[in-house]
Amino acid sequence: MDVNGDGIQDMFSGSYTAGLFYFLGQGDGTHADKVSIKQTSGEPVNPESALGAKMFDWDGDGDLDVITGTISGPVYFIENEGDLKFGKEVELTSNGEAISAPDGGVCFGDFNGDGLTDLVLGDDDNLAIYYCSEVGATELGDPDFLFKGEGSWEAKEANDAKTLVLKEPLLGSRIKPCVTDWNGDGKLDILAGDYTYVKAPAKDLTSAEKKELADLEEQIDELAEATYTYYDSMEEKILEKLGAKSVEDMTEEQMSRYGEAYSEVMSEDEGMADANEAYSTAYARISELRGEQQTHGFVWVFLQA
Ligand SMILES: [Ca+2]
Ligand SMILES: [Ca+2]
Ligand SMILES: [Ca+2]
Ligand SMILES: [Ca+2]
Repeated sequence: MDVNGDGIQDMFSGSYTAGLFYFLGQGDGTHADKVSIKQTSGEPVNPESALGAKMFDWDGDGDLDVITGTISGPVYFIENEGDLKFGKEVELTSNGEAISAPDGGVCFGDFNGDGLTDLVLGDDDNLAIYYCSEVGATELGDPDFLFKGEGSWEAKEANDAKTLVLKEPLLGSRIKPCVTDWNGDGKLDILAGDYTYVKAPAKDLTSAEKKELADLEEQIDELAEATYTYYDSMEEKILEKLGAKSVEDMTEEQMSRYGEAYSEVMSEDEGMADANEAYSTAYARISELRGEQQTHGFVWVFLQA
């Protein structure tokens, strides 16, 4: 999207640690440093953590507003009051009650063809369309559920540990939607990413696989230990960079720079990434050989009939 209206595509992102940012496109494929969006009063717009946010002209006045999901459930409309200065967040409601969509993520499209853009909302369990009855509405009425989960984090059964084709097509949690005409028939469709646990039936191991499993089981504790050791030394380096004594004593300002310091330390020393990689590769292979549950993210498509 073009955040500042100069004809060059920009990027916009929510974040885990709080904060909403845009990165202005430079016209040569690169982007300027992040800019944190602020209220007209000068205060940053930080409704919460784990912001699944997108920019969209929700109130139809020609500038891009923000709609964001949050980790605890509220979904907010944040109006662009002009010149990329924003108002206070306003909670969206459904039938007069605040929408609760924990770990929510949003996207937009007119799904009932009335010319008004509707809100597609994914969360920990569900994927739904909230139809908009007027431009800029904050009360959205009853949702249409495309998928309703049961709030269970139990592993879903797959036919095979390698292909991970699920026995039943069930979405996992942390569902994040994206709207596009996927099959090019002129009707908008929805793509949704998730996070889930998958379990495949245990298989009969060959003697080579049994040996591989035994070897990996012998190594795994050591590999885990290596990541802990690395993590401790990294934390020390991060705290040093931030000028903080301990994580508990960090100021808000130091906290806001934690992610940046973490990335810097990671890039200065690839040991941590290597240690993580070695551990997770071994762990995934053990899970596969034992037929244990593993984590996976699937992408689903909902084609509009
Ligand atoms: Ca731009
Ligand atoms: Ca607007
Ligand atoms: Ca509509
Ligand atoms: Ca389509």
